[in-house]
Amino acid sequence: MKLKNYLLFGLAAATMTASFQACKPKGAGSAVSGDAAQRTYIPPGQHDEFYNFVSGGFSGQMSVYGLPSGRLFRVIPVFSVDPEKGWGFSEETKPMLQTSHGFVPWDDLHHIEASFTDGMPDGKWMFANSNNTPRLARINLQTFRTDEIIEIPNTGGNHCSPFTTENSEYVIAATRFSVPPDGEGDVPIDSYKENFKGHISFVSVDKQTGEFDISFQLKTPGLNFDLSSAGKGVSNGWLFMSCYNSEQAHTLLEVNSSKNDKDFILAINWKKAEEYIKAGKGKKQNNVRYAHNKWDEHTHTAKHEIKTEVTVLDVTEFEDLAYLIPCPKSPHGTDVSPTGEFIVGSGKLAALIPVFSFDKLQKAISAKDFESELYDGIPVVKYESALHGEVQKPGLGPLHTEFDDKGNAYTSFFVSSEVVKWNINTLEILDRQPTFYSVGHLMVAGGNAKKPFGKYLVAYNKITKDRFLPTGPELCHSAQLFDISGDKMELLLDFPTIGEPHYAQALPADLIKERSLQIYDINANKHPHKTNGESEARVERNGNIVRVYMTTIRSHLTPDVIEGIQLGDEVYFHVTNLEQDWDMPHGFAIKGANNSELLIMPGETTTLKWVPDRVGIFPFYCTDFCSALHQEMTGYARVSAQ
Ligand code: CUK
Ligand code: CUA
Repeated sequence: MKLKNYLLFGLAAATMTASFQACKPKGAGSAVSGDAAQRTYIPPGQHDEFYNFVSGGFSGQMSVYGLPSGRLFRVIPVFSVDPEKGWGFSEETKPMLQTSHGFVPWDDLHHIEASFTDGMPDGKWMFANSNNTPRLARINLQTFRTDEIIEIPNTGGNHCSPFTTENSEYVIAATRFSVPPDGEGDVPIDSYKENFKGHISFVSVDKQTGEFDISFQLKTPGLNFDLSSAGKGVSNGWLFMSCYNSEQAHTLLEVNSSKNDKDFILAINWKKAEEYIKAGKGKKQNNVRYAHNKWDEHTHTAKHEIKTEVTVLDVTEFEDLAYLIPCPKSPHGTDVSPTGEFIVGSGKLAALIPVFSFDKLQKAISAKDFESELYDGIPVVKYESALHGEVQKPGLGPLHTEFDDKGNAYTSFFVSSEVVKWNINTLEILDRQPTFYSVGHLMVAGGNAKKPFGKYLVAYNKITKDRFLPTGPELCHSAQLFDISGDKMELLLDFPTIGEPHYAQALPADLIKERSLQIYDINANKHPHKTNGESEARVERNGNIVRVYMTTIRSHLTPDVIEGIQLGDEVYFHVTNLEQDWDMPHGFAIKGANNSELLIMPGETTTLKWVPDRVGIFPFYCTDFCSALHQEMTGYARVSAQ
């Protein structure tokens, strides 16, 4: 969450000062359970119980931690370049970061969602959104690499994403900024109410390959979608999305979008939408341009293409697709309980938590129990008729809710800086624990699945203040681990995170471990510039293009003496790692190359482009310590004048 509301921020700051003072005598440490160290300590050589996949916010990355230890295992570049892995620098990976605007190697990654089968994470993929240049990514949990990125047309800001349906039939991506549809954008900004629209994309996921396709988009009035949750169990087939700014303000949002007492949750019958699309009711729109980038596992190379068509269904043209539920006030998270019966709204500026009932919503829809006026063509269900009940005085600034395996819900409160546990049925508050400080998202292991794993809750906090050693004007971001297996939540651990953490997923280690790939089979490598063995290593010239077919194996690079390069040449080092052992990458770097190193996995071929800028001798070497003779894994290239 970006702080859009100074009021809220002022309140948060005041609360924080108060909480510092209140904490002082006891100290924040007193909240920690006595044997916390034992319960989070993973002895050397032993493994964690869960993988925790955490969004990296404005770093554009996803990071992978162990729980309960909080140890960082890996940072996966998604909408970012990463010199450690040569990602976005090698010729093979550059196309992954192409968009219709060109090469965009950065974005703001807020949410991580697991792929689901029957409402449970299946360990195949993680999905991630990018907020700025709207994109959706799929990360492969066998290889821990980004396999696919698709740009989302007709949108500006892709915050409301990537939430998936019960069997990951679709990943949802919806716009945070309403904007005019692509190709219709040259209009006065003051014509917002008339020309600005919301779009909700249904991106299908191939069951086998995971491949994305924008199946269709739903066009809505100029709503701002913040977050969504797909129905599951009894509510499978529906989608619930929070909409703030029901005022449809387009200036000074901090004031103008906070006027209405209630905004909305948009309920969508996506199975109906699917039927309409199958019946040919959608309209083809041909003035869009969006990138679709895929990793090809055979050639170990990304392919980038631009697509120009999308099918759009306008929800206001159908009576039975979309319904608005009033929700107090500026709702942020919308979360569906494990059975699918309850929909929890979290109005950032509300003093209560409304819990809606899917059953009551259906009855209200059948009985047409609507407000007298449509909202921009969409029926508004009466608040009371969809309401299960309200959690009273829960805290200040509710943001997100997750669930455990025992019928409890946990809501994060940004302003009062706490996590509150309550019972889904009785709506009774059971426990509250402070967070340090200002929690945004929170995550229970499996907390958005049909059968949550429970046990651990992690709070991802916006402010660190005094929790860690200072590091200049900006402090590390942070997560806090709670044990939720007992009646009371127990704080166990603080751990710093990469970038600003928003949403996250935790999956049992076994689910991922068993799938994890060890090596790429070199015989299956179909890279067009693969070198089959050292005897085939060579240098080829074609005009001013020089291709070096290089191999790596402990502990030499072949060839290691390269002559005949001339100023004005474009040199491509196609490096094949001949190793077939787990965890035996080699690296490659050459003096003066203006990109980064390569890191080549066993069995892969990876390419570094180099345009020498001067005459001379240029050493190159393996960058990854690979054997006792790693330091000997070097060579020289000579560049001559033309
Ligand atoms: S948002 Cu960050 S705390 Cu972008 Cu999901 Cu709510
Ligand atoms: Cu190969 Cu170091």
